[in-house]
Amino acid sequence: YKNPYYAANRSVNVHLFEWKWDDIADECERFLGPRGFGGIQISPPNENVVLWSYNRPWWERYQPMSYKLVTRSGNEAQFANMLRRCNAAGVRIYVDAVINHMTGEPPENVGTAGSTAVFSDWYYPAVPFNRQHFNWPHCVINDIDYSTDAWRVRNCELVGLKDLNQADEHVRNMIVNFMNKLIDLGVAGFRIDAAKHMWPSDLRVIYDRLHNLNTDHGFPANARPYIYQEVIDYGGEAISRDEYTPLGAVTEFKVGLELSNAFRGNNQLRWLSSWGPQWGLLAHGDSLTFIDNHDNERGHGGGGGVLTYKQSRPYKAAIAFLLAHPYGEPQIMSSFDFWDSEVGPPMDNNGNIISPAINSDGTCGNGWICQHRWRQIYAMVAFRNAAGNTGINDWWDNGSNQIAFCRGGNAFIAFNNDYWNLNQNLQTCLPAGRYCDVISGEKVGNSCTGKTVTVGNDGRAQISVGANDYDMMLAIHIGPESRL
Ligand code: QV4
Ligand code: CA
Repeated sequence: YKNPYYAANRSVNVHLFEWKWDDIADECERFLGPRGFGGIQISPPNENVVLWSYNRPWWERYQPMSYKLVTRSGNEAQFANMLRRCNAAGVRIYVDAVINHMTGEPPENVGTAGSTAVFSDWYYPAVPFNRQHFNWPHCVINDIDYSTDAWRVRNCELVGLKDLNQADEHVRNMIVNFMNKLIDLGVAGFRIDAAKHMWPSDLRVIYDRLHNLNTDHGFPANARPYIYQEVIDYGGEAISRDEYTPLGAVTEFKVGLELSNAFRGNNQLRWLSSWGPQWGLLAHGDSLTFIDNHDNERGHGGGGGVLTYKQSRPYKAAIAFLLAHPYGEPQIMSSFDFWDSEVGPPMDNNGNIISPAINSDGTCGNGWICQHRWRQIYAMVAFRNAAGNTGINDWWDNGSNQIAFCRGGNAFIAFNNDYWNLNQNLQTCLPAGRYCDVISGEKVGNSCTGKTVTVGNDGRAQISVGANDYDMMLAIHIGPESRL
């Protein structure tokens, strides 16, 4: 369950938060496939409650009404079509699986597929679930429970969301049928929402009943779905991420916190020479890594304090480090613009999501941020692919906030987060030649719109990153995007 089954020479999972299936299919063909992206995390595909009373917030999708594949992102036919087109483009799809709970008790009770429910009776006829399928008698998790009471965190309700009993055979069947349907349609795996709130022993039963990935979609025989479980663990809680690593990968929230801290200038970059498990992070193969996610970019889930698209310079640098370093399986966020933590995606008066516009410079419009289309970010996806499975070598630092390292003989990156210029003759480990810095510009024909780096026969080059440069890093590699 720990292999994302990316197609060859691809890496990086991008969360296309609240995107529509048709737009994702287009994006796979016109951008993500050609640019070497490995996969996409999609928003929950199953029916959720419609919340006009909150002006259709993004979080209505975390309140399931049924497992019908009808949401604001599209219907089942559109979902199946997206899977065909993205897998054909070499880009995998991972589903955000909301299986811990159903809805709370909101003022409205109609779902995106038209299903209704009787909340006061725990009755969801479109699944069907009724009272006997939920943890009973119901209780609500209190803040204190997280540090003292694992049982309550798993058997009581998360913010009043009706808590399914995954030990119940019917509940297991409904969840497994839902997930297997998605696997058969071609998905490569799942983000397990609120995994901390479910018993590892129940999750194991569910995972073990999942089908192998669909070979008609290009997956090898006997491939198990990739599973990354959302467990927020900064230490000190009754439930540890270590209870979940025997089952699958786990979201490593410490990564975003530590790298945000460092690239904000609150911790010297030189300490990153030991980045990885020595920082108290999960083992490499267990770790899904990211700077921000859809919760903590807007202060939900106890989150906050991480860099987001709103602080673009240090954010791009933190992502560049995340993607340049071999540790973990990285994911990047692709957001819509928000001014309020509850507001949903760009929509028209009928609540239909408005597609991102693609501007002439490749960036997005209509309220979509599309971090994955920022040059400094997609360039680092190509960097990671060029680096392949090499390790880190030739680490250099100035004893402060200027660092540089090689990935084998394939790629080189330097960062400068000091208040003075970086201007050094450094070992780049690359073959002699001229390279285009893929951060300050890009290769156009045989020239570079940004800085050009000339590597000598000894692998060394003069590297400069000014303290006032637009970005704080410089990156070159042996791939066609950089080699001149
Ligand atoms: C309200 C009150 C509660 C009350 C309840 C009674 O606040 O005190 O008990 O009514 O009915 C929404 C509202 C929330 C409301 C709740 C139930 O924001 O105020 O409770 O609905 O009606 C997302 C949002 C939540 C949202 C939820 C469902 O973040 O705000 O709640 O969707 O719509 C912990 C967990 C972690 C979790 C994180 C948020 O360990 O697993 O909290 N993260 C995941 C997702 C997250 C999602 C959920 C879990 C739930 O990443 O996006 O929550 O599926 O850290
Ligand atoms: Ca639970």
